[in-house]
Amino acid sequence: MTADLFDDVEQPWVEPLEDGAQVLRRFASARAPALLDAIIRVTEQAPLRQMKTPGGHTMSAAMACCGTWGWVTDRKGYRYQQTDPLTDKRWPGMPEILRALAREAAEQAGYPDFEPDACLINRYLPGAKMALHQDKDETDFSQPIVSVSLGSPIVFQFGGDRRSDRPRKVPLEHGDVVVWGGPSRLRYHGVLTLKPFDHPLTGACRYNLTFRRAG
Ligand code: MD3
Ligand code: FE
Repeated sequence: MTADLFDDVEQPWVEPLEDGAQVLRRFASARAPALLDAIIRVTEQAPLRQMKTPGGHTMSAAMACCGTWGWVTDRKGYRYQQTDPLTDKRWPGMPEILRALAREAAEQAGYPDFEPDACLINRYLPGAKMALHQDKDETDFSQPIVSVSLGSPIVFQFGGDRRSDRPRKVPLEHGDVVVWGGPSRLRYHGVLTLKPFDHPLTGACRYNLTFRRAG
């Protein structure tokens, strides 16, 4: 019998979603510990915070950014900016391990030239959710968005081109990476309320990374 160090890490597989969206199941599993280390380093410089929407609601997910551009929301609106409003300093650089993962996933999905200049880190604790929305604060919609799920599982909602289109439910687990390009790029999407779960690497929490070409 051979005891293999990696017996507990699943091999990735591809699940086409539709219209340019591909789920790379478990694509990030093997390097998840290193990704989580990088998230901790970034959030020591740019703390996770619950931002306010222009409508005055506090978002339930806590967010931080790295890279040249960071996404922010406040009473004035949604936008990308080069400084963190909490510290007035530039956002931390995008760690190489994060950039490399995003580029490999995009290439695998048919986008060999993806150069992300923004990474948004969302942290969900039990009870947190994200309502249906579109990501349209970026400049070039021909560039995909790459998302990485770490920690507790959640149900993702994949809607249509209108908010009223009934969304399809897609479970996302630790290590799953999704590349959203082509016609899926402007689809409405969100996640249902995170349920309590105890993940060996993150405890009750779920992190989602989204890599974007913002500028
Ligand atoms: C489909 N985040 O940060 S990731 C977001 O789980 C966001 O934190 C969710 O929506 C999360 O904007 C969902 C999956 C995702 C991200 C961006 C998309 C799906 C997308 C952009 C276009 C279409
Ligand atoms: Fe989004």
